[in-house]
Order: sequence, then C-alpha cells, then structure tokens
Amino acid sequence: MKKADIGLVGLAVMGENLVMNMESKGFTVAVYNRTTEKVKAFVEGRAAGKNIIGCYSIEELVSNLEKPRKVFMMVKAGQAVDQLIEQLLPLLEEGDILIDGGNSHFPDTIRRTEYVESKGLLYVGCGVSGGEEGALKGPSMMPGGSVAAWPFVKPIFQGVCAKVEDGAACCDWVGENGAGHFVKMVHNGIEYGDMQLICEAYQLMRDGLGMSPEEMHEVLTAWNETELDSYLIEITRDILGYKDENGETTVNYILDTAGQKGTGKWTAVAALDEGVPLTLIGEAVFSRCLSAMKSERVNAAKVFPKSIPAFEGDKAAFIECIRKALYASKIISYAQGYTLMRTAAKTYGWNLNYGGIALMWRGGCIIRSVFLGKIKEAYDKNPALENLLLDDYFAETIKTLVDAWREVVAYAVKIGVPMPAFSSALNYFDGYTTECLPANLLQAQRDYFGAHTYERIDQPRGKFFHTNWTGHGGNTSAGTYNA
Ligand code: NBP
Repeated sequence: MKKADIGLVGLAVMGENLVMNMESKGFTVAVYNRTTEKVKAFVEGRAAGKNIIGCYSIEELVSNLEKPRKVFMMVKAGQAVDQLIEQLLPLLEEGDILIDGGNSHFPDTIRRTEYVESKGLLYVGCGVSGGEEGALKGPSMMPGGSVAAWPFVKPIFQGVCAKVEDGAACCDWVGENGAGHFVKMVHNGIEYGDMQLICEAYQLMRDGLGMSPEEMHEVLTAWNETELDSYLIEITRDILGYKDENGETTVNYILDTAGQKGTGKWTAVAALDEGVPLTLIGEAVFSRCLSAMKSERVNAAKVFPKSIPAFEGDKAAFIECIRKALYASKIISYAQGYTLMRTAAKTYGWNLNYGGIALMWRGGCIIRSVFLGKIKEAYDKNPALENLLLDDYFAETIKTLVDAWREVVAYAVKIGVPMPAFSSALNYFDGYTTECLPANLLQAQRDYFGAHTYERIDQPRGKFFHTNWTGHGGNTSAGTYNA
C-alpha cells in the first residue's frame, strides 16, 4: 500500500477537519489519536473510502509515512506537545519533520525547535487559524521553525490553506523558530481588538442611540460594503439578525461575561516585554476581564445609577461617524500589532515579511478582511515601514476619519458609555503624533526622587544630567538603566 504523504496526531475538531482537507487536495494521510476509539470512529465514518490510513499506535503511524516523514501534531497546546515529541523522537530519523499546528506559546516553540534540531530532526511551529470550517475548507497557516523543512511541507500547506481572489495562498514561510506561533499570537490579539471594537460600536448604538438589533443588523449590512468588509462584521450582522424559535433576538439573552483562552493576554504580555504600546489589544483583554466581574458590576451599577440621555442629533450622520471611528481605531490596532511584530523580530532575530503576513491573514482566518489587502500594499511598497500610520494611504485615510472619531469618543465619554478600545486608540494616535509629550516633567520627577538623570534638548542624545533639586541631595546619580 502507498505510504502516506503526512501523518496527523490528534483527531479532535481541528485535526479531523485538516485531515479531510488534506485528503481532498490529493494527499494521503495517516492518522493517530491517543484515544484510539476516535481513530476507529473516524476511519469508519467521515474517512471511509478515502486515502486516509487509520493507525492504532504511534509506531504504526510512523511506519506508514513516506520519508522524510512529516508528523503534524494537532493536539492541545502545552504538555501534550512535549509528551508527543518525546514519544515520536525515538521512532523518527534525521531529516524527519515534526510539525506543531496547535496554539502553542511561541517561547515553547523556540525551545522545541532548538531541542528537536539538536536531535538532527526538523521542527515547524505552525499557527493555524480559521476554526473548524477553516481547517476543512482552507485555513490561514503561519509556519515557522527549521527553514530546511519548508520545501517539504510547502506543497501540502499551500495546497490546503485558504486562497484569496487572485489565487494567492494564505500561507508562507514566516521565519525562524517561534516566528510562526508569534505571528499567530499577534493575529489572535488583533482578533480580540477587532471584536472589542465591534462590540463597543454595538453598545453605543444600543445604549446611546437606542437602536434595535434589527436596525443594527441593517447598519452592519451596509458597513460590510465599505472598507470594513470583513468576516467579523459579517458574522456580527448575522448574529444581530438571528432570532430563536420564539422570534426573540438570541443575542439579547446571552449573559454579558466574556471568556478567553489566553492568547490575547500572551500578546499583551509580549508587548509589555518588548516595550511596545499595544494599548487597544490591552484594553480588549481587560474589557473581557471587566465583563467577567458581572456580580460586582451589578452592585456598582446600583451605587452609581446612570441615565443615558436620548440622542438628539442626526442619527444617520452619527452612525456614519461611528463607522469612521471604528475604521480609524482598527487602523491603530493593526499599526500597534505590526509594531509589536517589528520589535519582536529584532529581539528574536526573525526576518519577517510584513506584506506576506497581511496576505496570510487576508483569507481563511477570523480577522480576514479587505482592509488587509491595503496593509499588504503598504508593506510591499515599503518593507521597512516604521509605522502603518506613516504609509501614504493610511495617513490620508486617518485624516479623513479623525474628526468623526473625536466626535464619537467625546460623545461616549459625555453620556457614560464605555469605549475603551476606541478611546485608547485615539489617545495613542494623539500621543504618537505629538512632538512634545510631558515626559520632560516625568524625567524631572524621576531625577528628583531617584537621581535617575535626564537628557537635555540642548545637548546631544546619550549625555545624561542630574540636578540637585532640593539642594540637600548630593551629586551622585543612579545608573541610566531602566529599573
Ligand atoms: P483540543 O485542543 O481540544 O485537543 C484535543 C486533542 O488533543 C485530542 O485529540 C486529544 O486526544 C489530544 N491530546 C491531549 Br488533550 N493530550 C494528549 C497527549 N498527552 N498526547 C496525545 N494527544 C493528546 O483540540 P482542537 O480544538 O481540535 O485543537 C487542537 C489544537 O489546535 C489546539 O492547540 C488548539 O488550541 C488549536 N486551535 C484550535 C482552534 C479551534 O477553533 N478549536 C482553532 C485554531 C487552533 P484524546 O482524544 O486522546 O483526548
């Protein structure tokens, strides 16, 4: 019997669908799952009659693979991946390729790449996005790790991944060791941000403008014909229009406490580690945390009762302002996310292709949108672009949006509707575009109490000064490192 092109371990929702996808593209796949009943159920069910080889031990899986062997691990992130690697390594040979397609944390992937390479094998950490449907019909795939593995896995990955209108694959080599999982993590952070922005627009329309789900459904239908055209706007439109068997709008009955699995938090922590202001995604993570404090919020709402005044302006015009403010905030979120990737690339020595990353996100994944095409164009024009806001297209676009953006944030602040992502984005924009921030005063404060020194505007950069502010302190200054 023909050996398999690739083996896959982990027949849960993602693994099963990826196998079906690979097989449908002409690849023979050997499959294994720790709980072997799932192998039996799969090969006798969905996989029956297909080029899928059911294996009931890891040894059987490995013996069914074409060399160099490729094993795609699609199991729960964390210890399970380390355990599987230990089980697989003794059965594999030099040049064989281990692939982790789960949501692993990038430092784990950096460590695992080094470890597996030290055993003479190749390792690929591949972010996969698009959920169940993406896995089956074409996910966005972000592979990184041992670059020597890429020519061997490329035909399979680019065969099964999503494609955009011109046929371009939403999968390309991202970079060394943990780069693929880092980019996937930033993708998830951006997903948090995009979702939060839509939710804030919804709350302002619902509470500030008194709009019904049906009206908002119409608004989002229209927005999806604009620059906001995206998967998340599309599903939100559908959610707002969805009614249960009693004719009630389902979303109105869903408890307002958000869950999270931690990838947004990882992105925010990575930004803090890199010293990058990723304020919008940070707010999106904290907003989920605040939403989870339901009983406290219920109590606090009684202590501080709110009455939101009825909107007395041109409603249609204000809805257009909300759309513009959403678009502007979204640009900021991506500008911040890209800055994080640029900074991390320097820290970890990755040579990231920023336009390529936008293309990988352009289809298949949760944040897919037309807008990503514009980001790709910006980085294709200038791969060294310092900040997305400085690209001609985005700079000119933001200029057309900023007045509406201020109007929306100001109105929300005035009536007491929380819009942390919209307003933190605007604050970032105002900070980023301000030549003189009050950090002169802050440096003076630091020097006053801790002799931390400061640089002067009339002296070259890198020369540090200390003032004896009180006349009591000595002239000894602290080191200029950041403690
Ligand atoms: P889960 O994350 O629920 O993982 C279940 C799979 O892991 C089962 O096949 C299970 O085998 C296997 N497994 C576990 Br748990 N511990 C194991 C171990 N020690 N050794 C071998 N196998 C082990 O599945 P999923 O939702 O399909 O996700 C798979 C990966 O893809 C995860 O990393 C996830 O974060 C990522 N991902 C998921 C989505 C999504 O939408 N669900 C999207 C993108 C990425 P068993 O049957 O024997 O328990």
